[in-house]
Amino acid sequence: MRPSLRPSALPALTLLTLPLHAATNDPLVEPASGAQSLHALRSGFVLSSATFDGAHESCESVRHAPIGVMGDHVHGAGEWMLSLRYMRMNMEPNRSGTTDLTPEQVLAQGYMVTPLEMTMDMWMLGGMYAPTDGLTLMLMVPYVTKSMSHRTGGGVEFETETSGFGDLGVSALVPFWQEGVHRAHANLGLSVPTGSVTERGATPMSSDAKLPYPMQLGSGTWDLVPGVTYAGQRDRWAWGAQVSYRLRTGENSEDYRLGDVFDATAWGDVRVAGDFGASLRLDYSDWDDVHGADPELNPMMVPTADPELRGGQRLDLLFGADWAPHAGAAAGQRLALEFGLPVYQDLDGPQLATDWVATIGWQAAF
Ligand SMILES: [Cu+2]
Repeated sequence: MRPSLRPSALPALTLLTLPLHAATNDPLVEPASGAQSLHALRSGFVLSSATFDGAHESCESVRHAPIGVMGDHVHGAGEWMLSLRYMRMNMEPNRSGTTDLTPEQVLAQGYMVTPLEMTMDMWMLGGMYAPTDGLTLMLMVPYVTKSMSHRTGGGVEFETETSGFGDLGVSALVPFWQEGVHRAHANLGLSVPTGSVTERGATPMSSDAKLPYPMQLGSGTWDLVPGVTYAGQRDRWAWGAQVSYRLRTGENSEDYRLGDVFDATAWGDVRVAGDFGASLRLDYSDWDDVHGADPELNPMMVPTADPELRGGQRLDLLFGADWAPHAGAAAGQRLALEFGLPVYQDLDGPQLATDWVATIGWQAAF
């Protein structure tokens, strides 16, 4: 399956972005009145269209994207940022295409084992630093814990678990366009194969079995992650969109590479009261099957060991909230959470479907 933006997801993305763009052309707010300009100046959000001077105040004044979006903003020269995110993804039940399957239906396809449920927890430590106004560097260090429960054809249930560092993310964010309330930057990301692809565990078949693809902690390959981010804001409103592509290169030590991932997301955000904000986001992703195969995995045993049953596409609807104080001791910090549910999910299955995703995060700029 080729990763591509399926026509089915396009109308939804367009629907979200269209009214937001339309809002910025509202004749009642454009051009800004004197009072509005003053307000904008006080909040630090009059950005010069010729230079990126305004970026110096980015962290105090520019609204950030929902916490589940990475690399949504750039910094001014000399600025630092630290962040910590906790993410959880819950996956159940099995699904093939857009149809949910019971464990009995999966086993009836001839497998000896079916997965029942999977949880993935990730702690993500992030650092950002801008050596110049035209370049922000970003580092992301993930620590991952995965747990999957199963049932055999004989009715025995068992669980496998893995944990450790995932793949390190390194990015260069390069602002390239700014006009009025609109700005955009390029995301040039690289994923370093620091996560293990040789995790093993005890199963009823073996006390030291190689664990299947979704239980491994990294990709095992160097992955390029180019992307583009657009964001805008006016008064209480902020909006944006990001498109990225994860291009896996080569083949890992276990004779495979994970499928490429296309991701497109768009959000709208409103400052509800004081320093509290609420956001709504759509996130579409499309990921390919595994190329090659780990020779230690038997695809007849369990669907998670089949490289042809890894691809899929999903559209998530996510609700977010944050607290980003503009004054006082906590100014420059932000606490945020986001919770998402798939509204559309089409999988090469049987494959565990995503049930919900959640992210809680803290950010601080210096
Ligand atoms: Cu930052």
